[in-house]
Amino acid sequence: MSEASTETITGAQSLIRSLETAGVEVIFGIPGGAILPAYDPLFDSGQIRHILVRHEQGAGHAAQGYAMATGRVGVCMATSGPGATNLVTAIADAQMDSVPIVAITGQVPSGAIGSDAFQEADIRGITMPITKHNYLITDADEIPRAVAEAFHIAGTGRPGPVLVDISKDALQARTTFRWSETLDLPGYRPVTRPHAKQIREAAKLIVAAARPVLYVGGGVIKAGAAAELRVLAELTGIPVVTTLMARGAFPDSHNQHLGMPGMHGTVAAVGALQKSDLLIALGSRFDDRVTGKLSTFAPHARVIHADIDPAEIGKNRAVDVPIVGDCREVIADLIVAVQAEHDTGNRGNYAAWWDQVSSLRARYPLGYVHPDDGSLSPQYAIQRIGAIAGPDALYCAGVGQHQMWAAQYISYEKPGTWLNSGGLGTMGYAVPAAMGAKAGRPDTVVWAIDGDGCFQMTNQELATCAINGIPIKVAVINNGNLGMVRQWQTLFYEGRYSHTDLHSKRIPDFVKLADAYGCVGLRCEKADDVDATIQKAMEINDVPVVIDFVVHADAMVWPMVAAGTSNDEILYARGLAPTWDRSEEMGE
Ligand SMILES: Cc1ncc(C[n+]2csc(CCOP(=O)(O)OP(=O)(O)O)c2C)c(N)n1
Ligand SMILES: [Mg+2]
Repeated sequence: MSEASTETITGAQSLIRSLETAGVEVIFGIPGGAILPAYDPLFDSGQIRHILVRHEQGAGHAAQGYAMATGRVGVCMATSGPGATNLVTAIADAQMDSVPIVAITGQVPSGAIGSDAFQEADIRGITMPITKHNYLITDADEIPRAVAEAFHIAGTGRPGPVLVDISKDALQARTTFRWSETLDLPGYRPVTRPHAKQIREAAKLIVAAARPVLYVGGGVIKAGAAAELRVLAELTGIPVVTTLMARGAFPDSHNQHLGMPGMHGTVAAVGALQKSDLLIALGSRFDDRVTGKLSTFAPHARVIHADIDPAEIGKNRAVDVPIVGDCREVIADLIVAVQAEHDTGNRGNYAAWWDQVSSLRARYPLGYVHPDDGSLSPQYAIQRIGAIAGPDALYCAGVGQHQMWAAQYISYEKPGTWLNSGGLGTMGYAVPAAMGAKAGRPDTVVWAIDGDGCFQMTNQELATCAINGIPIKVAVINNGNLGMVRQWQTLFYEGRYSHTDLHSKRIPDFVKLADAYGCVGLRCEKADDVDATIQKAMEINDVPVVIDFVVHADAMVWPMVAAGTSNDEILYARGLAPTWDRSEEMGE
């Protein structure tokens, strides 16, 4: 299907028509000189809702949240120079976490490019290493093709951010609108169908293994493969771990789930990977936060690695069976191949393995203590939010201790219910991402679980939420500190708390701040009040709500594998290392 018209319009009109044709319903952005021509026809669009944010970083994270919550491509828009550079953090975040967004930026007129013109920044150059692809368009006739390609590239294969930078003169020039559904991208053909031979090899290894683990990453969620994963897991009976980006890909309540691996993973998940003889890595990327010291990671394991991005395979860890393909298709084919092995009598026997990992799970469950001074435990507040809002709500987190507790103490049962900045670790992600998620899924309860530090980076988007009828719920886990950094100072810098005390139990007053933004502000300082405060927040659905949970400053995230050390060195509490098998424990 293609659409061409002989009517002459401006490049800006062509841009808006292109975005409409691409199916865009929401754009988060801020206008300015270079992008101004585009904002004029945008004013008339009956299809596109533009949400005026307060900072372009918020626009970028909102586009990410929208994309994660809806499965569609998120869109943000900014002007040249500082508008565009303010998007950089969100673009880098989307690149690291494979989130499909398209960023549209205005550029100075083409004749002025390279002259240090007012508000000129080479945003294409700047974002070259942090986008999946990017464009600088200086010819109005090229706008529809660039937009069509941008959406296709962002949303297919391994998803990611695409930037379309358009010079002001191209937006102002006369052109005709030509839209073609057939794209000519000879260098871009993502392989989605896995190779049958590799699938057969993988199935053989799976049934022959003694200690296999399904090491599930965010790619399973991106591929919409949670249902297939469950079938494969139940068919094989293999233990499952879900990485920070994959929380929700496999139900936490499922008996085969060992939890999250990595720096703050469960002892059972970390231990299972270390002791494994076969890792079945599905849409995961052997991130250093999962592997710990790479040379000591899962030393006895052979590796099946399936990913849509061939560049991931063998990047960090040598692979025995590489499978390039979409995780849904890979897992669907693996199910058939494993079943075929079972039909010929080849079935894995993992009973002894389950004895080992169940023992770890039973002996080292996640846990925390309530502070003895009667102050509130942050883990408890977060756990209660999860219990009360339930598995259908969406949860977005900032970066820090609260993020790890939100990953650990909320039970994720469904894919796409957990949104966070995993790869880049961007403080300030939560509020705008929650805004984007809620804009895309207005009927879903959306919680931002944020740190007092993170919240102070992007809370201005609460104004956007209040004005635009986007009633998110925010839990500020207020420990008064840059808690995660403080935790490292406690553990590795002899408690020298250099510049981590934010004093945010005093300034700002988050309840008053919420009020100033036209939101409801609540405060909770005692365990006994937690449920009632969360219930109250759940009942407010016309405006955003902010709860200031004033919590103990010394709570720490456990278990922990210290950065750069081996997963074998995991501690489940300060100074406490697990014993890996019961025979060791019994001194045999
Ligand atoms: C933009 C940015 N700056 C700095 C950091 C380093 N950093 C990681 S966690 C953290 C502390 C976050 O504090 P807070 O939001 O209060 O969360 P807490 O750890 O206290 O739960 C910092 C400064 C970061 N991840 N992102
Ligand atoms: Mg904090």
